[in-house]
Amino acid sequence: MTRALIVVDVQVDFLPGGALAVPDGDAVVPVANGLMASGAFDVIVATQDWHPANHASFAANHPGCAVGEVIQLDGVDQILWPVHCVQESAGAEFAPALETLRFDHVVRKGTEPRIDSYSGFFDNNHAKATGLEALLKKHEVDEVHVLGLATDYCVKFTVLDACTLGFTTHFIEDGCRGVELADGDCARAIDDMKMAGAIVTRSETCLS
Ligand code: VGL
Ligand code: ZN
Repeated sequence: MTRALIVVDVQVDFLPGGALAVPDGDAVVPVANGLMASGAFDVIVATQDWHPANHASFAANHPGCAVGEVIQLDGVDQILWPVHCVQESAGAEFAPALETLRFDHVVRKGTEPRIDSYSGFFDNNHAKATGLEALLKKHEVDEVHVLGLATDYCVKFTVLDACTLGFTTHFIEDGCRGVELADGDCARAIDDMKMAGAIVTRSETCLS
């Protein structure tokens, strides 16, 4: 069995004080560091939200629209976010305390101006792959363990795609935090992941 750890979007803009701060988001950093140091994983991949400044998911790029509004973007619902994770900006960097030297690979996503990409595998239209699946296949990975930010967006869609692609998929609950735009979003996200076949675990379990 070959196991991968996928560290989703643990970036400055998603930490407290960041542009799209996830409450308590910095709590995932020690969990990620502990798992990466454990030697329990054959391959460690980080995803990085990596938007051009003109990205269509930014409310600022739609005059008259506000953060949190939902618009139609080429036929797909798109939540409008604050400007975040702009390529080469400080906010797009990984959390300073995250031990990035442990990463074997970094997969960048959300790079197309008109398409968002919550999942680490595909854009939101499911039209374009990021290369993560091919990378995992190359390493003959059959089991993925997912943690990071945010439970109700990028973690959720990464987990759902991993399940659909046939990986045995673990969602590491204590290694994730969510945006929780609406009350219950994180709980619903966890239900959706379970329904898709994901196994909800805690970091201690991954180490044993
Ligand atoms: C994310 C909203 C917009 C995430 C990324 O990493 O969960 N959420 N871009
Ligand atoms: Zn984004």
